[in-house]
Amino acid sequence: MSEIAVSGRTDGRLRASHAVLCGLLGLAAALAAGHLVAAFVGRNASPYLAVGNSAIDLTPTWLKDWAVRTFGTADKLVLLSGMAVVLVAVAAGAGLLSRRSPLAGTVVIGVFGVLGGIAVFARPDLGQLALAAPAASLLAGLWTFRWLHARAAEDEEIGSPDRRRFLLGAGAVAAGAGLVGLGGQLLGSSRSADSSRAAVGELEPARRVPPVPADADFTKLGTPSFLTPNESFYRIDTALIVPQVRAEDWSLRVHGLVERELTFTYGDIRGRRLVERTITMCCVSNEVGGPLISTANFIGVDLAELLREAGVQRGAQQLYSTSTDGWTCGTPLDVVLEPGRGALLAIGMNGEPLPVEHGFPARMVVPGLYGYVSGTKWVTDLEVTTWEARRAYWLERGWAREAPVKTQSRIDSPKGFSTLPPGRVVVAGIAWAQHTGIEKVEVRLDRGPWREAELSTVVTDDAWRMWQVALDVTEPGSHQLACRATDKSGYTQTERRAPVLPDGATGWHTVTFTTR
Ligand SMILES: Nc1nc2c(c(=O)[nH]1)N[C@H]1C(S)=C(S)[C@@H](COP(=O)(O)O)O[C@H]1N2
Ligand SMILES: [Mo]
Repeated sequence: MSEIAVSGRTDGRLRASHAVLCGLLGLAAALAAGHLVAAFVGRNASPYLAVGNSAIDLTPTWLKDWAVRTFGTADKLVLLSGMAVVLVAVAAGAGLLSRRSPLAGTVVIGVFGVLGGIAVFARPDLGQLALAAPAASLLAGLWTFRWLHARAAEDEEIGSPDRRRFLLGAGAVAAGAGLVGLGGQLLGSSRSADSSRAAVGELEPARRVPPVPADADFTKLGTPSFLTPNESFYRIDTALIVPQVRAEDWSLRVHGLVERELTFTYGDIRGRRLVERTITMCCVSNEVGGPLISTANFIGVDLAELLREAGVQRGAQQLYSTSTDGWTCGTPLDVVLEPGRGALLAIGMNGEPLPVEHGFPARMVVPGLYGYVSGTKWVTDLEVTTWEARRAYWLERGWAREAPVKTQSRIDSPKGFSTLPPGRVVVAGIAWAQHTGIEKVEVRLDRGPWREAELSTVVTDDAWRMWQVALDVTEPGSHQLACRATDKSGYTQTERRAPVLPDGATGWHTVTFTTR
């Protein structure tokens, strides 16, 4: 029996495994080439990331909400992995459809190339030059696919002198794509903001906050520490890749309804009078009892002072801020300008330059407002405007225009569903009502009478307060705890449950535990 008869390939079709490899390696070459070019024209131009970013922006709010709830900050990893699975499946499928002729694969690559191009084109943080990345992807993908396909077809021909030509070519393409992709990765990170941040050195505020008193938290009883270390500060943003902005390339433009347009460099901001303020930030997406809240000593310049220098015109209502990656935020101007509000353009956090993920070189922080209406990271543009003229990112997606932080409290200990010996149970947690201040926290066991908790020392009304209370839980069995805070305006948290959309959750946090 001849060798040809064994392989049985006399019908001109590629064997399935070769067809699949053509598709997969075409994809690998496309992604690698795009990644390399993106290292030069902007990391987000890498077609894979650009498509991911567009997916985030196009995702309906309910789905995004669900993703954050389910996967927390791993939501981006989940998205990227999901995209990878889809791409691999499509590439393999396109290969299989191309066993007789490369037409099907060519069409699929073309369609994906155009989609990548549109995704890059739609990004507000990229110029036209960035289209070079998806173009490189398209060309590399097309060329690789067709080249491999031709080699595979030749191998199938009867009497072909060397039947390993395809596999050799495939190996070369795989190695080449790996090298090119790695090169893109290395080049891209060498331009990262880390080295610029390291060169900033010590920030020296004219007015420092005093050290945190020892009785400002009850960490021994299970509350968070009063200041959140930078590494554990919660992080929420729409950026798939953390924007890399070097201090020396950064500037902030203040314009719109102002008497004079101003532009500040990093040196300008740093050279102004720096202040330090202790502020608890939280996210509107924080569920009752959720973790999206943290506290830091922010160092920066008074935001109201910058605006007054520019001269705010009558009729202005909104401070519309934009970050390098195109995310936008609308803050009520009267809140920013309010005397004593303490709104900051921050460049430091807990004694260090802002961490890159928290907005290096500069971000906004406004005590008492949820992050999405006040906390623009990597901010480069401040436009003084009206509500009519500009609509910010989350406003467009159904969230409220005005979003002051809602007075809330959370039980940190005991943990839900824990088992404790009957007797004295110390209950501890946090409460917050930024810029108003916490007056009282009460705790209730099994729908009994409310017991007032002991509060930690006040550091500032712009930050959270910790609380603790010891209860006698003698009866064995299942128990439920609830807590509620009253703020200094006299408002007591409502029991009524409201979802996070459109302006923050309400309701009492409850915890169930067992004594045995
Ligand atoms: N550029 C940019 N800034 C942003 C966001 C964003 O998506 N992009 N998210 C905002 C939201 S919703 C919150 S809650 C805070 C979170 O700040 P953090 O990540 O430093 O905790 O940043 C705000 N600033
Ligand atoms: Mo948020």
